[in-house]
Amino acid sequence: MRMTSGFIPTLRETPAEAEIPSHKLMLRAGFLRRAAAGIYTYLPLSHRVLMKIMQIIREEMNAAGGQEILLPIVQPAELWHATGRWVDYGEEMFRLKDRHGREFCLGPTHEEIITSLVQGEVSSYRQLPLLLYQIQNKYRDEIRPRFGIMRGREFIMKDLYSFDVDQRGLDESYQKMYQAYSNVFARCGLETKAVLADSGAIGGSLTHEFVVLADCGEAIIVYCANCDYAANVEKAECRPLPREDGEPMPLEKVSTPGQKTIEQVASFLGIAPARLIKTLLYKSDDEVIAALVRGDHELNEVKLARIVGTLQLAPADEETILRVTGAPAGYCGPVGLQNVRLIVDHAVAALVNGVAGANEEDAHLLNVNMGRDYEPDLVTDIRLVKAGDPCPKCGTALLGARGIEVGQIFQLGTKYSEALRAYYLDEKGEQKPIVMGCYGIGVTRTMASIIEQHHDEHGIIWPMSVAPFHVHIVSLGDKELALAEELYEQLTSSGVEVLLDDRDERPGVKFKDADLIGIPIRITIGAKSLAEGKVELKLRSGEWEGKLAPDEVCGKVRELIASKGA
Ligand code: 9G3
Repeated sequence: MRMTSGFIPTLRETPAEAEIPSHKLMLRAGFLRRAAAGIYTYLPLSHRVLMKIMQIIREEMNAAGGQEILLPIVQPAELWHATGRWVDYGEEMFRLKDRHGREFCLGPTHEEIITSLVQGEVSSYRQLPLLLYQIQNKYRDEIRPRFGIMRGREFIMKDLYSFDVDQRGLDESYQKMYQAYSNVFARCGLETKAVLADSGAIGGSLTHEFVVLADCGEAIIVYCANCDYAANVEKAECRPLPREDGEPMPLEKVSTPGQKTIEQVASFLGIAPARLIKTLLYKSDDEVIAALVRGDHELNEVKLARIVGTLQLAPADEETILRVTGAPAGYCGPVGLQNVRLIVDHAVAALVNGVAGANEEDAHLLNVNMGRDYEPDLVTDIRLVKAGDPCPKCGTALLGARGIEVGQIFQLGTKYSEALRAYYLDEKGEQKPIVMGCYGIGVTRTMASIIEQHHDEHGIIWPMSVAPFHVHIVSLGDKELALAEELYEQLTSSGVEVLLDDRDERPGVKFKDADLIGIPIRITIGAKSLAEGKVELKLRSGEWEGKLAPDEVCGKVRELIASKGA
């Protein structure tokens, strides 16, 4: 491609709306333009990168036994009613009506559609396992689209669905996908971590997220430097602590006027927050739940919701707190609570002589002991794990990080096959529900994540495997252009992808744009190179540079491309 004819509208300034490096750089380097909030146009350089990422994904999905299909974006509401998800996703779903008034949605995901397809075609165990995938736009009306294509309302996803006869089959499909995902991200030059995650509303059980460590990431993960434990904090577990030493002392009510928060009560009573029992009231449907965590810990609401078995778990309002405890918020405690389900974190169960609200305004209780002063309905792990907590597998202090979720794999089980009656006959002729898994990669988000992991203050540094071009030739003048054109032809005819900056621009402008666009290999042809009969080659990553005679260039370039794994 020649830059005099290529559609690459680079910008000098960074548009104000861009907050993170990948968004800034994609706008400035002429990769992306915004059409509406969360809706983007991918310009030629982006398109070339996306094609390469998709090619890598296709190769790995096909190698794992996947067959590519293309599912409809416009999906009939009936299927979503059958699985009960038409209402679950409310505002986030883009909905539309056809000319007959029939309801449809723009596909945010494709479990319903593909299970319905398989339901109509698969009837025997001989037809399984089946791995079907697509690479297609998805639509989700995010309440706050942000960070450019990192959280868009229209984005490209590869979604594969596995169909097996039983759990063992699913485990095999899941492992194949786990490995395929590791291959995809490594080949894209992305360093990812596979972390245990919560399966959320999608249901099913085991799920892993593949995250790219980045400060702008929205996923918060913990991982162990000593063993392979890694988890999204929504899911991360921690070890139960041994029960403390010490004899239970007599319960004692103390006056704590106006002391409501953990910090206030702790400093007023001169005790550590870890001695306190934080009692948090929640309403789920018609039940009130008290979640007890230690004063220096946070409640993990995702864990609580999973234990309570509901998606709608809301903190109790003032009125409920007053009605249930007899006191305003801040004085709530487990002792004497009626008709409230007590779910107690392990760390609270380990406390001896803890301090809790007295369920009376301006009063707290000292020497609260589980078993004597209150009976738990359940003692379990409802704590939000954080960096520094002991690894649940080996006890080493966990490290914390933020990550961008670029892939997620789920064991779905039979939730969708039961709902849509996707059954098969086994070898004994018995009818069984198909056991499913689903596996997504955010293709556009992967491109942005590669930039997050590969850039410097001057611009993008594309890994060779996904770069829009392999070589960027910068010709610094008219006389140099002839040699540039010659090299362009020679490289192109030997299969090298070349971007030639043949514009009539000052060298500084050309170098700035070349740094911004981030093509891995740069060839500079200036007056000096003509005089010495040499051209300058250098890697945008800074790893190597050298001067070569024009007839050595092609060989060196092919060697550099091969060594960079394209
Ligand atoms: C919806 C809307 C948003 C959604 C979903 C449904 C996320 C939804 C989870 C998944 C699970 C997997 C297959 C590929 C990998 C991810 N946001 N999810 O189901 F209606 Cl509006 O999409 N699907």
